[in-house]
Amino acid sequence: MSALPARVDVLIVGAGLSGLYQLYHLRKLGFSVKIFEAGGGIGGTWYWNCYPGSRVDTDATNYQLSIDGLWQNWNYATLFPDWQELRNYFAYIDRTLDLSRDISLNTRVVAAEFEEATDEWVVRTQKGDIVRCRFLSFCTGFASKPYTPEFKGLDMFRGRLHHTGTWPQEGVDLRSKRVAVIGTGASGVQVVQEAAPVARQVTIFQRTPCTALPMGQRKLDAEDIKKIKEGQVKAFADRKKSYAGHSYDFTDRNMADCTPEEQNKLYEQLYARGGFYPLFAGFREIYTDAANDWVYAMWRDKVRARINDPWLQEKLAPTVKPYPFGTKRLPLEQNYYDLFNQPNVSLIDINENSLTQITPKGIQTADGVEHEFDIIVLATGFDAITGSMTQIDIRGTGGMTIFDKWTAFARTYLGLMTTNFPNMFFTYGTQGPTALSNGPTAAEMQGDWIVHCLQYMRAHGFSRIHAKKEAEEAYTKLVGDLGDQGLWMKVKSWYTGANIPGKTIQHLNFSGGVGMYAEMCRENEANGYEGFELT
Ligand code: N01
Repeated sequence: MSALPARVDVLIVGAGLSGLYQLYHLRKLGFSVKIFEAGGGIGGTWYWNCYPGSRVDTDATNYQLSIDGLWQNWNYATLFPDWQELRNYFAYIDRTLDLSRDISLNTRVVAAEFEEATDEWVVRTQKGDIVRCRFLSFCTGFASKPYTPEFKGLDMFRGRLHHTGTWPQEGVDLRSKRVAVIGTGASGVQVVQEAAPVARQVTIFQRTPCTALPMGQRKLDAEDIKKIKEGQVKAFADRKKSYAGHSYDFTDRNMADCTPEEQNKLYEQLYARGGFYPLFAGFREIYTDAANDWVYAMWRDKVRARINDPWLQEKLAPTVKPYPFGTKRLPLEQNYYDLFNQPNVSLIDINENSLTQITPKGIQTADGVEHEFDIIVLATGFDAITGSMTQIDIRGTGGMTIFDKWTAFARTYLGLMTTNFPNMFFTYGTQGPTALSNGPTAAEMQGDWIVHCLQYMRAHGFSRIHAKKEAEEAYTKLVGDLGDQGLWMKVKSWYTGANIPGKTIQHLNFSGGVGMYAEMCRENEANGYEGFELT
């Protein structure tokens, strides 16, 4: 860990994949660069989300950086690595690229102010250190501000209560404990799968059923590794052209042109492959109403067949589609639905029987019952996408704060910069492909744009880049228009800010697909950064 410098060319906030990727490339080009990381280790999400079962929902081929000399010598042990394996991957990246010497851990950035006279940012850490930089790059991801609902009595509980996004690094032993899990998104599903086999009792508090797809998890053998290596270069190229940043994409066939037998056959094959294949390798039309109903019905019937109790069947996989399939980030599961057949696993539907308060002993529901627990897991998600940056006191030109600007209605240009905040970039965040893209793909695509832009500015003697207001308006409109073509507004989710009470509801992701986004970034670079003012 390095002492903090007084000034650098580029200060990166966050040591996840995006931050490490930019550090490596910018340093190679001779920029002075540092990463400030709030956590006690690198890895971003995989540092903070170390709860039991935390695991990436992207397969081994796709959850990798494409840097030469890196991917050739790294092999995951499982198709969907867990947080420990991912931490090993991060340690490997660090060793191989020699990154740690430019990373300050336990260094949380709390404020940043743009100084117009010098075209520099003045950045302040929680410990009070001040560092200046010409360029500031937020690699804070989309999920670095955990959301805890304002449950009455939250601080009364005498057992252990933890949010999945700030799980204790030393771990929490679930064995023989009475565990409550509030929330059934990707994090909740993963915790339940670890808790159910070892805990005395697991009670899941569900508000909305998730539509989890089978993960198809397995250990990778020598033959798998060989195949991955042989296909890796093509996979890296393909993922930048696909819809969701994976090495696979929607089929070219139209659902309407296929017989029901052909439709079934395709989806049975996609289910057998596991992971996001049924979502991103099937018919593009699943994002329109009729096809969406068909895909939901297939999913529902498969899930119901695994659950014994008819009441639970209806709660977990309702007869009537609760919201359009695939519009709320769906988790991948290994045995989530089967676990509900165990006597120690139960579900409380808080729409029927609401959670009235947390008590010293557990959780009280509207029927007056006090459910006693040793551990309460808050798998209640994040003030996602914008929250990662609005939680920091960032001040641009004219004293404007990012909090004020984005709280009203988030606007960006290309999901990379925002007007009034010169020389400030962000990745895997507001109006990028973000939630609809595989992480490493977004980290590289957006990271490349930033790296090339800084190179260009240096070559042309520019010290300031600023997104023009009209470019920002046009891009924000495009994000909205593309979003409106899909079904995302028909459900409440973090994709649109609807999971946070009072948050402005808007399309926060660029939903035109990674391929289209990559093309727009390439074009923008090729035409000398149209829409940006360079001085
Ligand atoms: O959070 P979520 P998450 N009372 O927002 C419920 C990524 N991730 O941490 O649906 C009761 O999805 C809420 O209910 P509802 C991934 O992209 C990745 O699980 O709003 N319940 C929901 O069930 C993911 O999408 C991996 O009605 C309340 C849950 O809490 C994102 O992180 C692993 C409530 C929140 O689900 C976030 O996932 C894990 C309340 N007041 C996560 N408020 C990978 O594998 C909220 N809920 C990469």
